[in-house]
Amino acid sequence: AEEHLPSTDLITLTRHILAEQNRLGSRATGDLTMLLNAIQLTSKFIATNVRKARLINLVGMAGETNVQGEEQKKLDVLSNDIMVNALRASGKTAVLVSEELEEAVIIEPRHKGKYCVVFDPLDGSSNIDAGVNIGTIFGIYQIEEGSEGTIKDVLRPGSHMVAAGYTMYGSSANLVLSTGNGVNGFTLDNGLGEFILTHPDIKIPERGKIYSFNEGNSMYFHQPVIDYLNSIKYPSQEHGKKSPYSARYIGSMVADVHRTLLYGGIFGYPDDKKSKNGKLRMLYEAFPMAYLTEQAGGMATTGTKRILDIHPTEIHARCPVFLGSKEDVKDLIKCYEAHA
Ligand code: AHM
Ligand code: MG
Repeated sequence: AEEHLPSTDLITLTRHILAEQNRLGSRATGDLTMLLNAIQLTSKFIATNVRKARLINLVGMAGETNVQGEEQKKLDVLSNDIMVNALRASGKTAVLVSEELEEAVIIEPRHKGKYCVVFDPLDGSSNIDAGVNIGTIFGIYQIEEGSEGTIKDVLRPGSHMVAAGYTMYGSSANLVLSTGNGVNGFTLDNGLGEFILTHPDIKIPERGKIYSFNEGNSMYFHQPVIDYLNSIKYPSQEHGKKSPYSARYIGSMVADVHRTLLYGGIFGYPDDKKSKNGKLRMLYEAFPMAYLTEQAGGMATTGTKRILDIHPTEIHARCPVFLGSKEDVKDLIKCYEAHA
């Protein structure tokens, strides 16, 4: 039998990022490398806290008191603090936007760098207390030429991002990253404390057979979405689809998108009769995930336009999201065109 020896040449995330930096040659200053190192540290730190959350009383609402009478921080508040502290300390950031903070953080001159990071420190909050997968989502912009770093530097289309990624805290911690040159996935080796390249050059299948929507909102959905869902649940021969799609919906965007990248299919959070712009946030949910999906060869749309082309006007703005396999997203777009 063939022997499987452990690899003695591990590609860690740090090694991968350095290789990316070297690929850019003299154009790269190493600042992005340092910033990505700070981000990977926050992911390890958050992963550790997620793992021991139940034991040290991190679940539940912020403001609760534990048996020792100490105030407990909710896991998402703690994750936010971890990220703000590490990103500021990296000396590479100028503006931070977090789902947890009403206002953008403008970094003081002493710590200022040239990057802006938009992030959701712990997405999938409804799943936290049940121990279901949750994750961190982030996107990175570079401040514009001559800018000191203001919110204008992040009120830009997602296509301007220089990198985006997420870390999923599941049965293992998985960090998926793109710096504009494809998508790579890393798994945290807890013994080493390093993210190891386990999913090189992720490419989303051209077509999948899974759909991922919160169909509990069906009564509010607009007609194009209803038509599309019917077409995959009751396929007709003329569409060339023979069997109906499977439904998978975790309710954690990171987990639902992670599965979509690996297995293919379509993830959707539409706008509907109740929520005019849907639920997901443009800057730190829709843009990073759209960026990764496109980098993996898939598509991301609002139904009528490419997500990465949208120009946000406020930092916490929302937009409808449909992303996944090219052929599946094209079918969805056709349903919108039929109603235009
Ligand atoms: P959150 O930022 O409050 O955690 O909400 C975002 C989450 C996404 O992870 C997920 O895709 C969506 O909300 C699920 O929403 P719903 O429960 O309405 O299906
Ligand atoms: Mg969120």
